[in-house]
This record gives sequence, C-alpha cells and structure tokens, in this order.
Amino acid sequence: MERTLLLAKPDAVQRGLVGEIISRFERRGLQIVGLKLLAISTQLAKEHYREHVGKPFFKPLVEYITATPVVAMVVEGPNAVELCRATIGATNPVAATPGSIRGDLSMQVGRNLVHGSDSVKSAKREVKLFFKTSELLTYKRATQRWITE
Ligand code: D4T
Repeated sequence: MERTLLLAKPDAVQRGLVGEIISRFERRGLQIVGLKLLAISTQLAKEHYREHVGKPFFKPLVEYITATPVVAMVVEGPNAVELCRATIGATNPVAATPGSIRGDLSMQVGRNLVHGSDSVKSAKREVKLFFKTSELLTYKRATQRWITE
C-alpha cells in the first residue's frame, strides 16, 4: 500500500477550495491518514522544493508556498502516488486535462493549487518532512472492500 503527500497550497486556502480538493481525493477512494493546517516556513519550503534551487521560478515559488497557510494531507491506497498525480493534472494548468483539479480550477503554473509527490521515493521523503509518525493514523474503513478488491 502506498502513501503520498498532498498540499492544498495557499491559493486553495484563500479561494475556499480546500473542501473541494480534499473531496476529489476522498471520492477517488483514497484514505486520509494524516491531515493538518500549517504555515510552511521558508526553511521547509526550500527543503521541500530543493530540486528546484537555482531555477528562475524558485524564489517566487518559495514566496508563494509560504505566503499563507496550506493544508497538508497524507493519503493511502494502491498506486496512491500515480492516482493522485492524475487527479491533480499537469503542472501547467494550461496543459492539465479538464476533469483534473488543475484542469478545472486553475490557470497558471505559479497558482496551481495542489502539490502531490511525484514518485514513491519523493513521497517517502516528503511525508517525513511534513508529518511526525504519531500524526499518521492506521485504521480500517468499513467501506474498504467496496473500494478495493
Ligand atoms: P508541485 O511540486 O507543486 O506538485 O508541482 P509539480 O510536481 O507538478 O511540478 P514541479 O515539481 O515540476 O514544480 C514545482 C512547482 O514549481 C512551480 N513551477 C514549475 C513554476 O512556477 N514554473 C515552472 O516553470 C515550473 C516547471 C509549480 C510547481
């Protein structure tokens, strides 16, 4: 079973889209195992986006993600990483398929609403960055057998 990190970014919080965004993942069948509202520090932002250090969009990216609180979430399910990336849509909303979160609700790459880990390896690193082990809960859903075989 995979786990992945999702962030409803500051624009999602400011636009009142957090409920809608969480709902997209819930309705897909993913199980929420961790959830919190937090202000991302500059240090955490730089660590989270460390692969982008030195790129022209790095500074605005850090300013954007630290501007106001975000909602961080860990979800679990078979192929959770890939499923979530598909539900989120392409990085640039112009290329995001209608039906995806970005394809339905956003217009620009610098205001693309949601983050989802891009690989199982990144997911492991990012979940650890945002959540303590004690903040991640294991529990059984009564509906589970109607969601997965
Ligand atoms: P995140 O990490 O926010 O889920 O986005 P993606 O995984 O879809 O895309 P990414 O890591 O390539 O980019 C991280 C972040 O940087 C912003 N960005 C990206 C930007 O402002 N301009 C750009 O040209 C690119 C490539 C958007 C997402």
